[in-house]
Amino acid sequence: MSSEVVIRPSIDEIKSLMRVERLPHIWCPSCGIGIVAKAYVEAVLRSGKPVDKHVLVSGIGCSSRMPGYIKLDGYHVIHGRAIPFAVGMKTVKPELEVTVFAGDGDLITIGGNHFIHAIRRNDDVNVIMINNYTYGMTGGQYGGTTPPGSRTLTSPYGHIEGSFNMPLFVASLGAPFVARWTALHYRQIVDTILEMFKVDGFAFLEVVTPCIIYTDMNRMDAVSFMKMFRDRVVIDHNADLRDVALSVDPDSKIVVGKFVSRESESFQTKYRRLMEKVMGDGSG
Ligand SMILES: Cc1ncc(C[n+]2csc(CCOP(=O)(O)OP(=O)(O)O)c2C)c(N)n1
Repeated sequence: MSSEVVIRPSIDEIKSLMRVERLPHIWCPSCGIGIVAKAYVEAVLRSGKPVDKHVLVSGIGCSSRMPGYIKLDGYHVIHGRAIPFAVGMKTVKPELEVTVFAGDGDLITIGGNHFIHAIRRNDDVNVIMINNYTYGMTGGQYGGTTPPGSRTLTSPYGHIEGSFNMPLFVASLGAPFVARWTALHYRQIVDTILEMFKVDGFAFLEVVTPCIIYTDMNRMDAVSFMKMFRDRVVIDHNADLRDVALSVDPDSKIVVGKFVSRESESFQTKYRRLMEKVMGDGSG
């Protein structure tokens, strides 16, 4: 066990990076998004990087409201387009630590094409996806991560489509860093985001936090919600990713962990080297 002493930021330090004047926030009681917001702020404060070098980008949705509450340079762009915006920013300003905060609908359903190509290129951005299994902000329609069998606003008799198994999908496209936790795992989320800041390439974290209002899975209060995670979660860093798909079955396991962590030079690093070679140092 590590003997490193972790000094966590005080509540006042956390608040210094929150736009407290904008509270109350829009998230429903018991929603896990706020837990991830705080974890991200803690990671920023502990990153050792000046706060003005951290940038948040999001599209549209409940999860995508994050930049509105966090006092960093933040960009709340159009639905599904956070990735290209973030990638452009990282490419021209490599000194920035660029993090995309997205809902599953925004990231992989509306914005799926941008997402897959950013992974293929190995763009140097951190992507935190809140998987609440649904389009939360618009009232609970099914999307690309809605597990088969779910009853939603648009599948009242049970969802008959398949859904993305995100860790498998992202790993199969070659991302150098892939992890999944649930809203129960505050400390692991902080540690994971701190690791993501160090990755040169596409770093992906899925946080499972089912929408308690619009999905039929978890109409429960916050404590029962956390107990549900405690009962269903299995930590397995070496899991066979073919077996980690999320299911509507209340007895199914939610497999979490740091599934992929390897070195793979990013597009931005290669691009800088190429530009130096092609343009020279300016003297010739
Ligand atoms: C181009 C476009 N299409 C549709 C919408 C409507 N819309 C707003 S939020 C949203 C759902 C977002 O879902 P998700 O990304 O999963 O985030 P959540 O609200 O669940 O956190 C949709 C479809 C929109 N704003 N813009």
